[in-house]
Amino acid sequence: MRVADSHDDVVLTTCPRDCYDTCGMLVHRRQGVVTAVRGNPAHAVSRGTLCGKCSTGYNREWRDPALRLSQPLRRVGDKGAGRFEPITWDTAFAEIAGRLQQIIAARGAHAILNAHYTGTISLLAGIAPMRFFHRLGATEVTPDTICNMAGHVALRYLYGSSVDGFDPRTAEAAACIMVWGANPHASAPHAHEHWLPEARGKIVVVDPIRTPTAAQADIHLQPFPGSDAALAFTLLHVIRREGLVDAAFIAAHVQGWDELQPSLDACDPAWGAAVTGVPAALIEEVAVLYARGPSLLWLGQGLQRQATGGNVMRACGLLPAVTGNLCKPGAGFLYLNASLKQRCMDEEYLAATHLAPRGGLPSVSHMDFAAALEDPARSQALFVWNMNPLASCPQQARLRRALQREDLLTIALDLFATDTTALADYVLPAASFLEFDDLIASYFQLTLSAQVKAMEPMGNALPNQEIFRRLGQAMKYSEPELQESDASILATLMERSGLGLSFASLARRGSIWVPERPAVQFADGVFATPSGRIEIACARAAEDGHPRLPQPWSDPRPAAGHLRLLSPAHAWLMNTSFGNVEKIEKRIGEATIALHPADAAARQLAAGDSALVHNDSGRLGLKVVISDKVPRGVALAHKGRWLGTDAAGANVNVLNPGEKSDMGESTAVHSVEVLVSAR
Ligand SMILES: Nc1nc2c(c(=O)[nH]1)N[C@H]1C(S)=C(S)[C@@H](COP(=O)(O)OP(=O)(O)OC[C@H]3O[C@@H](n4cnc5c(=O)[nH]c(N)nc54)[C@H](O)[C@@H]3O)O[C@H]1N2
Ligand SMILES: Nc1nc2c(c(=O)[nH]1)N[C@H]1C(S)=C(S)[C@@H](COP(=O)(O)OP(=O)(O)OC[C@H]3O[C@@H](n4cnc5c(=O)[nH]c(N)nc54)[C@H](O)[C@@H]3O)O[C@H]1N2
Ligand code: SF4
Ligand SMILES: [Mo]
Repeated sequence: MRVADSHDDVVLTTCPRDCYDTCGMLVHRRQGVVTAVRGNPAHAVSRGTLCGKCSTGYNREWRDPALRLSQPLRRVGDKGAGRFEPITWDTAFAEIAGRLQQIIAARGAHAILNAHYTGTISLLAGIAPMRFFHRLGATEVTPDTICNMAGHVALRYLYGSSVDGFDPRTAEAAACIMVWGANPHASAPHAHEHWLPEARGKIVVVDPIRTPTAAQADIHLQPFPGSDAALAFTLLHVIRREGLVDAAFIAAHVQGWDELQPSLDACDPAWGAAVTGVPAALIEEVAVLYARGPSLLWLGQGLQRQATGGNVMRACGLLPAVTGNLCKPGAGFLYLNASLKQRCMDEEYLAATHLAPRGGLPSVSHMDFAAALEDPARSQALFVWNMNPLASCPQQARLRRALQREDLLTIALDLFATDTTALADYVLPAASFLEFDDLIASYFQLTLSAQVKAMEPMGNALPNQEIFRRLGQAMKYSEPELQESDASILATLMERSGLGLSFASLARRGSIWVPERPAVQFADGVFATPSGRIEIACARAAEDGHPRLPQPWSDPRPAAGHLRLLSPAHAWLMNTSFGNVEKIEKRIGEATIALHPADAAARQLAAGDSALVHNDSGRLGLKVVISDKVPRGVALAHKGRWLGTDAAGANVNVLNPGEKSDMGESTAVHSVEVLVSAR
């Protein structure tokens, strides 16, 4: 939509941050120059306001030529000294291609690592570069292992899919919405502000922290971190005792309920209360409320970032199956609505997966990233794009040393100079979402949206996909997929979608619902498991070395004197994005650690003190906040701070040993334990 008068026009576009909301926005221009980025009042989610971080960052640093990377840079001097010289794109591509060819000839393409995640979730800038990497045959640093792989693996065992969740529009039919291990206040601010308060049903939040979403809920269950599987089993014990098991649904759709039942016997409310810390009466109340339904269950990503996160997700995922809270309006579960197929987008075409070596790309977990990088036999080159791993990944001190390897060729693409780009050999300037057309599929609401170009790229910046297209040319790759233009890919995606819209017609509307009418999750009662049923008892899990059934486990409490450190999303940061926005830096102040009053007192710490937080992985100074929103035995220090702003040049990930969760070699960052003392 371009509403033109003589001087002004407005471009309708969409926010591509890794956020549940995927807000519609209006970009105001005066004589072709962007003057403001605002929420679109007509958009169903944003309703005219962006979150604080985007309305600040997009109107300042993101459009500031002095702060954005605008020219390819080549390192001069020692690695990490932060000295670069500008070079032309042609020089950059020729030199990088030459070095890559040497590495491929000497070691093979698997010695090139590819680390990328969700700096932008738009389809071209997020996925199309994989055409180049599939052709190259680089080692994939498995993206989801830094975030949510344990939950994906667990829900695939149980339901055959983790990416086809409930349709949030069906909330109007729900008598209960249970938000378990997600914090929409930070991670989905519009869902917190509109979707939850407007729901007709009772809201239950399950979170160790009394987040603003928990405080606003009808009922807040506050289990000790890592005790959720035990809580789920206790809920099931009560549900069975109260006769609220849906036997007809189980007979039609579930396998393994009888096998599971004996393990519920011991999980009575007294046991559950002792293990989880949640009062027995509250567990009983929620069990009945949820089982009567219809109920929606939102399984957050914080829930599974645990040493036993896979088992936790399998256990919590039992609730809809046993109570028949599925296959009907107002019922179902949601982890991520991340299936592009659901939005009619052809992901295999987009990523050209057929170009990959037979058997797929080699891969390494983010939990083994530092180890792989420090080994010259394993890695000779690294690409980093849509990611700031030095700030986001575990084993930060080790990762920094690995990135400092003189003989490691690192190529980093970003909008800004970050802690990671400082250690690169080549820094390539990426165009922002305001600077090119793209498509965005929200992973919460079932929308498909257009990202529409509103301004020229900053300086010589290029969109990710164009950078890899040109690098493919420099590598003399001849496959047509590697040269297909953005316009052609967008046209083909829209044509194959069968939605009857061109990109231009979608752009005029901003966002559309796909499907148009609210959908019922698993409406056909068919599950993508080998049996076609919900597999509580799962042979595939057993074959992979896991228990055949979910278990009523709870993590042991931290060793004496230790605290369990949670580092979830910060409301004013998006992972590490916006950490360089001056107004936000001022607003959020120093990095903090929140402690329960009793834990602070036991350590002679007062509010505002500087605490030393440490474990075998590292040490970090953090300013103490005292809060009874945090339970005893738990400490809270949000993720996403830039390393440079801390005197020690570290953030909370210096404390993360990179332990793997039980499934999917995924992050267990909410299982980290620390000692906290006065400095
Ligand atoms: N503002 C903002 N929004 C973001 C992000 C951001 O950094 N900032 N990050 C984006 C990304 S990448 C992601 S993956 C999502 C993540 O967003 P969410 O799915 O909301 O996940 P987290 O923020 O990791 O954690 C959510 C909650 O899980 C709780 N939690 C931790 N351990 C446990 C436990 O053992 N049991 C239970 N029941 N709860 C637990 C934490 O206390 C926290 O309140 O948010 C996205 N949105
Ligand atoms: N302690 C702790 N650590 C965590 C987590 C936690 O809960 N606790 N959560 C983890 C999770 S869930 C995740 S998803 C990861 C996220 O970690 P990262 O994937 O590293 O996320 P960001 O820090 O936002 O980095 C994204 C980078 O992409 C850049 N970018 C944005 N748009 C573009 C673009 O169009 N092109 C290019 N080339 N770059 C762009 C941004 O400027 C930014 O530097 O962090 C993980 N780290
Ligand atoms: S980050 Fe999320 S809440 Fe903020 S503007 Fe983007 S989509 Fe909306
Ligand atoms: Mo994430």
